Amino acid sequence: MENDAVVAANLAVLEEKGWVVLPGALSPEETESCRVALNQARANGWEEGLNRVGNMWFDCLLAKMPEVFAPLVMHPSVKPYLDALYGPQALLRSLRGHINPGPYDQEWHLDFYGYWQQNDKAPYASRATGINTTFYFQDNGPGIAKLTYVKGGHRIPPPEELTHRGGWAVSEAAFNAHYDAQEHEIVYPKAGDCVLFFSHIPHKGSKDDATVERSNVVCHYQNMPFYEGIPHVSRFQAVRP
Ligand SMILES: O=C(O)CCC(=O)C(=O)O
Repeated sequence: MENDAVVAANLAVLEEKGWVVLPGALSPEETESCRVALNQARANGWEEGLNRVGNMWFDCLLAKMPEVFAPLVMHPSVKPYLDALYGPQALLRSLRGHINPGPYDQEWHLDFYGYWQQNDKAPYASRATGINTTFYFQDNGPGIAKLTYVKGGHRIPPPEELTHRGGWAVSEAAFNAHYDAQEHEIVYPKAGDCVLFFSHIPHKGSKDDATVERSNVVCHYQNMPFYEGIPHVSRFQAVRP
């Protein structure tokens, strides 16, 4: 568990850059157990798909291998940050595993595309934010693989002409051309590191060496104003009007 001064310093980095690396977030044993289990999930044919940029994804890991992957949710290495950012409103939105089996060069993307398009006309709606905590299971490095951010991209909305009203990119090619031309920050997470970042910062993963093994698991969190446990006279019944 990090001490308060380290958490405060890392949160300042998050505010400034939009991302922060938490080195050694997982023990070597946890890292290896996640790596092996993710490969087993692939061997079992549990992947949802392999997209054209080389990303294979798994949305079933919490349900099928909870003993391995549930500990990543609110893991002690990230909990102090989620507590500090969201208090009791932190809600896991999704847990997704990735394997990059061959060549991999992701498109520039935001995970939370709708961040900039919220609540223009709803004065009592709270703003949603998303946080990614991505755990890496192999070493990235120059000539191997990397994660790249648009410098300061968490503060600047994508140009209006490149997005639909809801925030989705109008054209992947135009989005890529725009963000290729911006200033970048490259991160080389090592096995066991976690990168914690705002889900609306433009980012992309890529491999320089197509032959290396590379995988990760991302937990997406969001804030939930009416979180479980909030004092209220009525019981939550999950019915939308
Ligand atoms: O490192 C990567 O491959 C990209 C990770 C990513 O896109 C994410 O965690 O949302």
